[in-house]
Amino acid sequence: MRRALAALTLVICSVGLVGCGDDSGSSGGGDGKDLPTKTIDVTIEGDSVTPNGDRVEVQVGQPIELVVTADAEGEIHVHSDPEQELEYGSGTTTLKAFTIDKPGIIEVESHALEKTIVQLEVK
Ligand SMILES: [Cu+2]
Repeated sequence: MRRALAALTLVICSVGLVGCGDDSGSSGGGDGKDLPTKTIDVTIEGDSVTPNGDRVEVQVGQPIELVVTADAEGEIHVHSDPEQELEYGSGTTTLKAFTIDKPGIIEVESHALEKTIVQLEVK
C-alpha cells in the first residue's frame, strides 16, 4: 500500500513538472526578450506531413525551431517577409531557429508536397 502511494506521488510530480514547462512557454512577458524557443516537431513521410495545417501560437520575436524528421531531403518555406527557405536532410534535422518580427499569420509549408505544415499565429 505504501509502495503504491509512493509510485502514484512520483507520477503526479513528473506530470506536474511537464505541465509547468509547457506553461512557461506560452505565458511569457511581452517585451520580446528572453522568450523560450518554440520547438515544432514535423514529420514528413512520403506525401503526408504532420502536423498538417495546425495553428501554432508564437510571440513576436520568439525563436521558432523546427525539428524535421523526414524520409527524404527537402525544403520548408516560411512565408514571412522576407520568405525563408529551410533545407532538411533525410532523417532528423534541427533547422536553424528563426523569429518573426511582426504579428500575423505566417504559413510554413512544403512546396514539394503542396501542403501547409503549420500556420504560425504571431502575437
Ligand atoms: Cu512557399
